[in-house]
Amino acid sequence: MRKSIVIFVSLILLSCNSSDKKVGKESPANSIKPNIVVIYLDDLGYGDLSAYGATELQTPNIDNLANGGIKFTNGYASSATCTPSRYALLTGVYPWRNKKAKILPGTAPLLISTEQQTLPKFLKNHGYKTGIVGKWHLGLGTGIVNWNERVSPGPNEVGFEESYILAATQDRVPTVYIENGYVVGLDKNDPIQVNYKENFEGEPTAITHPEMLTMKWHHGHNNSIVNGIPRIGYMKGGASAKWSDEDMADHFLEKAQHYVKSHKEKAFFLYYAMQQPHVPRTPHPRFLGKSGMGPRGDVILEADWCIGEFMKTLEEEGVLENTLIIFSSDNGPVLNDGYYDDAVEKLGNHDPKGGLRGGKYSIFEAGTRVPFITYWKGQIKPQVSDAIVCQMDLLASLSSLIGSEDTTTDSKNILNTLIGKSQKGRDHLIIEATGKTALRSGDWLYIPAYDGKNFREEVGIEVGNFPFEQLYNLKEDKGQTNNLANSNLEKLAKMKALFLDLRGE
Ligand code: NG6
Ligand code: CA
Repeated sequence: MRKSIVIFVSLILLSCNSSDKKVGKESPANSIKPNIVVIYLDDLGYGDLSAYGATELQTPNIDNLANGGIKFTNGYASSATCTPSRYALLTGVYPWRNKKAKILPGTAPLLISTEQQTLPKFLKNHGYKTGIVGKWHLGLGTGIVNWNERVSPGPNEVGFEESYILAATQDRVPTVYIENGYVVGLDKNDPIQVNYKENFEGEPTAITHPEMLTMKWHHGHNNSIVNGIPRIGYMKGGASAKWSDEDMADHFLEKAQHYVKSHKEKAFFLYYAMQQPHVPRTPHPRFLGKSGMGPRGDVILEADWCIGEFMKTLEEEGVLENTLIIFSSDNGPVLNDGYYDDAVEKLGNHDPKGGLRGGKYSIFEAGTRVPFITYWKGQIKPQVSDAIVCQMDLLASLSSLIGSEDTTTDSKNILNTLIGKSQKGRDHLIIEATGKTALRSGDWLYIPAYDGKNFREEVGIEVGNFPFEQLYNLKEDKGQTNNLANSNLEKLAKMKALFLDLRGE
């Protein structure tokens, strides 16, 4: 049945003479519902892929997507940290509109309202099968979570029919997988308890039992110890449910492959949210030492391998040419994010920022400008695009792809840009970093004056706070070294006025 639809659609596409008629508003292909896969990495920087200029690290499988699809050079996460970026990706709403959209502990309630429009909900309501595999980090439950019963609301209540997730981050408890709300492999006689304020009596922590550690903490990360790794937050019980850190990549890959295999007969949306290269970096032993750059490099190679395997599955299952893939990262790079793992020491000549300034947590470009690739075999013509695109725009753009429209959010319909029919992206975009916002418009970036320190010592990153305004021409000054706020007053005034207007101030 599905095969015949694919053949029928292919015939429609082949019958269009002009290639720019293939997909888009008025084309007959409006009726296509390609599978959609979002592959989302965690903390991968603009310069971390060989397709984006890395020379010390080879990522052939992701490069295949970039070179066979559209490599965006001005692709943005909405934010410089995880939770707000994921919020924008899934809801199409600017995270700074929601005061709670900041890095969440593992016990935080669900950040997305079950009433809210979301990308998976929209697609589900338009006939898609929807699933998430991987990192969630958008909160679960309504306040006090009992991990020993069904945990809800969560991904299944905001549009995902199937979910197989880690709740928050790899460095936060609970260190268990959750499938459709249930902790996987839980022994009812060994219930899980989680607390982010205080330890459970008698439970070892990184402070009381340093001899149990196989990975050393640098800052934070000194609470409960799981698999020798000190985490954020305290957890007791649930021994049989605890994940194996080294097997996590294979585990999620297998779940993602299984999702494709079991849904290939219908249009599906899969959000494959990988955990690499976020801390703790725990490559499977077969990748250990492979990058020569320590575990951070090794897990990037591991992620690249997983993507290669995942692509093979799409091909083997006969759905590759009917699948649009969007690849990106939730925020920019960080080397030392709280553990001693040689990321700084073994960096060598690699530049995870790819020539940008800042990094994770930063309002400078490296915080939010990330690898951003769209790939659709036979549909998207390989090219490089300098258009400004943001992950928040997937909701409106993908709605348009399937012949519908979502206009309820901040998401902009840039479908034609995402499929290579237009070089024009957003006119402007507000980016966010730990609560501070800035305006990108055209070649320009405006950062208001902010209190606080510019240099975050513990992570070694400039976050961009200065007691004066900043204005950069990113086309001429990619590394943001030349603040033009005092020399181009006219541009400054225009950018500031637009910024205030967009922020509603
Ligand atoms: C920070 C953690 C960091 C990381 C980050 C979330 C400390 C000291 N640092 O608070 O290690 O977990 O939160 O990263 O605890 S994110 O990519 O999910 O936003
Ligand atoms: Ca992240």
